Amino acid sequence: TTRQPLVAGNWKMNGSQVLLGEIAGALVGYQGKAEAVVCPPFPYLAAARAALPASVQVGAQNLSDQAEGAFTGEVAGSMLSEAGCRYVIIGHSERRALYGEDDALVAAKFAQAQAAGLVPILCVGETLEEREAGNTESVVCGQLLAVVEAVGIEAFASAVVAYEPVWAIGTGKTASPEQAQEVHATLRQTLSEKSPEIAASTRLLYGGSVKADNAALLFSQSDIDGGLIGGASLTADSFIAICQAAQ
Ligand code: G2H
Repeated sequence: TTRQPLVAGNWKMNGSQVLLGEIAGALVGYQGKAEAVVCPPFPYLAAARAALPASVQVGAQNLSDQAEGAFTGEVAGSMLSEAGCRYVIIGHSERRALYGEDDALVAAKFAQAQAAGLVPILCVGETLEEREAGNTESVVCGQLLAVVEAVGIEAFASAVVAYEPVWAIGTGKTASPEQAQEVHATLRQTLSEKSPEIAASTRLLYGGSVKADNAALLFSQSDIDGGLIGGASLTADSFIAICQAAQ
């Protein structure tokens, strides 16, 4: 394939200026095969862009579904672009579960991100109950198609999709490489039914308890193009080891 692997560190509501300094220091001269992306909380974005080498990209973890205006506490995509972001995570399961983000809101955020020149990292994933009921495919494809139908398949020419099984997030339970590959293949097939070309070029990341010691096997699966890393992105050594696991 010609898809460049991508490894994004999702700090969630963790980290500090000190952590940013450590990660930036460790990434000096980074020339790995994978595109490395650091996604700290909003207040650190501009500092991250300034501190990280140009070979490493910066991403945000969320954005408003509105372009600007009287929306106290919200952050617009254009502001993220100005702060130096290239990427923005959209529809993370924590946003869906804890902040009530539904498919319509996720699609609106996706559109705002692209309008601001950002590349969305669209997250999809099933809960344990949904998996055990045999609904994994319908849930994840439903989440993906809700956005495809809202914004059009052409919008996925500049987007990334992250499959994050909710039961594997922060739990230490990782999907097996075979389990993850199966879902990734299904997601790619779903895109392919709309556009084979876009399906072949869209990067599909795996997320959920990726660590330095399980990353290589996950990333070696044919439809897994890198990872979205939470806990293991919070130490420089493990984040870099995971970036280097992508071949
Ligand atoms: C899933 C993932 C990063 P973790 O939320 O988005 O986190 O690697 O800690 O499971």
